Amino acid sequence: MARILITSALPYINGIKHLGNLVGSQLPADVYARYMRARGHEVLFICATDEHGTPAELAAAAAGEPVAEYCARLWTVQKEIADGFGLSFDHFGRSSSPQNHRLTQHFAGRLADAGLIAEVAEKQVYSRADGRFLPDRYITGTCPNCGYERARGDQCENCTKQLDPTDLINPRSAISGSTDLEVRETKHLYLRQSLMRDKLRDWIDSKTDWPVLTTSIARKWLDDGEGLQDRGITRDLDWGIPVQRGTEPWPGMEGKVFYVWFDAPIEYIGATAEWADAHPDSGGWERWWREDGGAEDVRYVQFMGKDNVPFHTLSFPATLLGANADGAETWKLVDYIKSFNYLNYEGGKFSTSEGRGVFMDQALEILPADYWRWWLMSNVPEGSDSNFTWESFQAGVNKDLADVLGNFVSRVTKFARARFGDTLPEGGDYGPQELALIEDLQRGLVGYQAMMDGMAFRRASQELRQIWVLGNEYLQSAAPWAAFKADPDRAAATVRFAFNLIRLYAILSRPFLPEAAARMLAALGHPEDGWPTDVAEAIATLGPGHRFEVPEVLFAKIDDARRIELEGRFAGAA
Ligand code: B3M
Ligand code: ZN
Repeated sequence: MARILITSALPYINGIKHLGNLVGSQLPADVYARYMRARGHEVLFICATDEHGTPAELAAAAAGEPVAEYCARLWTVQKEIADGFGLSFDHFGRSSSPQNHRLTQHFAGRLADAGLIAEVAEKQVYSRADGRFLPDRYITGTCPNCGYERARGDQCENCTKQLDPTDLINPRSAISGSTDLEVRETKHLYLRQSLMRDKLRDWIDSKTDWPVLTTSIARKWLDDGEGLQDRGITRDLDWGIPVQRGTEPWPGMEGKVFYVWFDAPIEYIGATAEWADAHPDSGGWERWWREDGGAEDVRYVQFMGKDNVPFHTLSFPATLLGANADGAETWKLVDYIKSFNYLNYEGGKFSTSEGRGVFMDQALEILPADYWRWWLMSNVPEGSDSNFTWESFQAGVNKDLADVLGNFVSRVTKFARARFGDTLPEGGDYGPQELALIEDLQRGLVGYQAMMDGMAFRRASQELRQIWVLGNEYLQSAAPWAAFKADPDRAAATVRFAFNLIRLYAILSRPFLPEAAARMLAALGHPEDGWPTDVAEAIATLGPGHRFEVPEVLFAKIDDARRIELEGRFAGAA
């Protein structure tokens, strides 16, 4: 059975992320990791904070903290919030870890040995007002490609074109707004991606199962006019991974650090090494990342927002392929990239500065994680952007969670307790109605698994919801509360069947709703909970005499007054 390596794009260290960041990589990755574990695969689920580059330096300066202390503190903040959302990383690392320092410097050395690094005298934008060199993403101006006026120096988020700062029209500091910029001579290392074009194109062309969104972005850069440009991988910054050639100093590169996008993807490997160092029986990070080290049976899936696709289909594979130019280090390249569009908030953008939209810490203050997990995944921005509205969220919570799943569990357990006490009754047998439902459920399970295997999460949530609906329709029609008087055995058989549905729903729903699933299984006394391959078999798990409890209400509804209050609270600056 394939071992599954899953990485989610690394959130920048600065600040608390919003629901759009969550649903744009980490949450779908978690749903997939939980599902693949439930199917019996050995899974390694990796994420980390992306701590270098100007975002960290500026945020630390604004917080009045030394940047290393700021990053350590914000890592803890982000880790606690990730735990709150039930993001089941096997390791949540830090790109500032010693492991990532060592690996990043190793890769730079290997690329240099392969003749893929050039030392280039270049012009770097210096801002006198800010007293510092301005890295690409902190220079803003008009995109030469599409005219977007708030393009950044590394990439235009409007047309996703990768840029160099000197390409920008009317450049200005994104920190101070100052246009008092001067271009200074400096020397930097460039990854000669242009030499990798054919290798990368062959690799991209081999990905016949990738979504069109992913391959079209990758091909755009490969075949676009300038093709695959050589790109700078070092910066004049204090905070970051010092430029070294393996373990040796790099003459002329003193005081420089590697560019954040060079070291950040390497942290996927770095975080795996952090995890392996903390788990002596792990078998080592190489068995996940080196095909010459035991990773030949690994399937590697990456999750990210679409604006991260260029770096993950070009620069990072170029680093891994280039480091193996002599065939001595066969690094594991991604097998499948699941990229996402954007989540909008009430028809607009999330905004930290304007207080617009729900941020991850606020969401957990309002409602438990499962409410958010369900709405976000049943509206995940897969084929197109999605739009969060409080009305839609209220409907999703009240209809899907409270009225369908929660209500089913509550009606079955309360009726059983009232009529039969705290153990499942004996008597009666499953009849034609149950047998027909088992067939429908089996078809539903096959459909749900197909969508989950294919990482079509919105469709998967619809399949899962339909499985819940089948149980409700059955309960409504079998109506044990009515059957009880005339035919108590019939009522008893219906109740046992319905309890087995609760167990089935808990197991199938756990990737989306881990907390609610745990509560449902707890109410059933934690029966063995392997993934069902055959519904008829699964439905026979809980028999007469099985002890149960009536759980607290699984999901509370959101009333209109509450929804209106929340709409106002997160509307942002008028
Ligand atoms: N830190 C996420 C972003 O673009 C960026 C991803 C790195 S994944 C190696 O916001
Ligand atoms: Zn543009």
